[in-house]
Amino acid sequence: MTDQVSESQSFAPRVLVLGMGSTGASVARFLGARGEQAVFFDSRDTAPAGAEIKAAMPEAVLHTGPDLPSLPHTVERVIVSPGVPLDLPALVTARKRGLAIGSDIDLFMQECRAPVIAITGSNGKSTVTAMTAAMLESAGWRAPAGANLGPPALDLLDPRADAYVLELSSFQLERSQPISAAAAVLLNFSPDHLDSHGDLDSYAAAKRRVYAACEHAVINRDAPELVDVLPATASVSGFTLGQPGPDDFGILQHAGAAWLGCGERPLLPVSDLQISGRHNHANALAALALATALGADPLSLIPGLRQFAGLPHRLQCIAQHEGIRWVDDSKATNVGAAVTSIASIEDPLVLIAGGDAKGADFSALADALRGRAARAVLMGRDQALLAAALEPVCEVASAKDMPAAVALAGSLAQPGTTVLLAPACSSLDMYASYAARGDAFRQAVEVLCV
Ligand code: UMA
Ligand code: ADP
Repeated sequence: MTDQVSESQSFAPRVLVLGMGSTGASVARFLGARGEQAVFFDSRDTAPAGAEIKAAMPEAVLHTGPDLPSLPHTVERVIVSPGVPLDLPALVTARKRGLAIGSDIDLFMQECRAPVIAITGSNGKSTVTAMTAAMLESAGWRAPAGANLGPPALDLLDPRADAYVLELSSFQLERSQPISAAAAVLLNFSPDHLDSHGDLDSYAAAKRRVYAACEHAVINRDAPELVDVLPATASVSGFTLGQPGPDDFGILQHAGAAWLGCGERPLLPVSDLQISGRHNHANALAALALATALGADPLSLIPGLRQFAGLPHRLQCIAQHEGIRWVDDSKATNVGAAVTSIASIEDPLVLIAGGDAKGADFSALADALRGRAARAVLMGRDQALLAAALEPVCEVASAKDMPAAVALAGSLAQPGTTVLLAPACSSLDMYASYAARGDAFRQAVEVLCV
């Protein structure tokens, strides 16, 4: 469908924006404020941010449907949202015409005047992004954080910013020019998004792009295979769950306890962190390395780290009732994250999992449950795939929706059991987002526990 209202002779759009979600809306605000004209396209029948885009750019022309009817000849530049497939015919035409193709992140990088921290990885991106910003803020920096975490990058632009902290997905990295980040990290890598990227290699290649033009690379010393080529001019520091090298961040033994530290310098006892699990120690060390790379004194960052209580829907204990602990890890949207959550819980387990599998192989999930006192309650579109993987290692039951899954999990759990929502799948088959899925879990738990 095409909104023709604004197509007049004076309408000479230089920009085509693909995707009318939150990214498209942020691009509209950015271009609208600069007096640009643009055409917007979204392949969904109803574009979620159509009204926001119209409000920001009343003259814009909005198209929805399978493909753009025609690419106006005035268009010089195409901005592609992360959810737009790269083989969209309009994009193929734009490439043939030799148009500049990029992303909202490219626009952001052209405009921002403060150092950028770029964070990617299969898991832990949001936590490290929020933690890094919290630490910098507590040290007195103005450090807006967003991009994949939200808000979209362009909405963060602030002339008063001392630094920006960006969470970047593989889709954003794949659609952007190499990012000249002051500090960049690829936290870890495990399979995800195979339905969109096609194969593991292209997903890995997109992730590695985070380092392509960085000034300083923070690298995971426990996963050296993640770093193949760094820019020749980049300085490097690392993080590890072992003893750190001279300028690296790691775990030290100090005064009879385990501490987060830099080189030989202890910074914070691990037991002072509010977030649990070894993966969160790694996240904290990566965040310290990133903020330090921008020139912050590590000690000035510690109050922010100490106060960081974690983000919602990440291994969040939402209730303890009659000896049963209920934990919301709805953000465990891939197998690697769910495996990490399971490993961080020692109690007998009832796992609630399932949703959109995104082409995943669930054998690592089965390995994580093998030999454990565990049961699984499965829901969502791809539950049969999960059941096939998990049935050899634990008892499996099926539920039609979240209230049924929670009621079933409650009936299977004994005092001392943890019921863990760690779906290993995306939520989009049943919910608007992982957050909506986590909220549904909490509501169902509240009903059960009254
Ligand atoms: N879509 C179409 N046709 C289109 C455009 C989009 O079918 O023409 C569909 C796709 O299925 C896509 C969904 O709509 O998955 C949303 O796509 P979008 O590009 O409009 O997304 P935005 O609303 O702009 O949100 C994006 C990120 N979403 C995705 O990458 C899918 C948001 O991350 C991000 O917060 C926002 O930009 C601001 O930077 C969300 C996300 O789920 C939280 N990210 C994935 C993840 O973390 O695993 C990558
Ligand atoms: P992302 O933004 O990459 O999805 P989040 O910080 O939102 O990551 O964490 C999502 C989930 O991933 C967590 O709830 C946890 O299960 C898992 N996770 C977090 N950090 C790590 C890590 N460093 N390594 C492996 N898994 C992790």
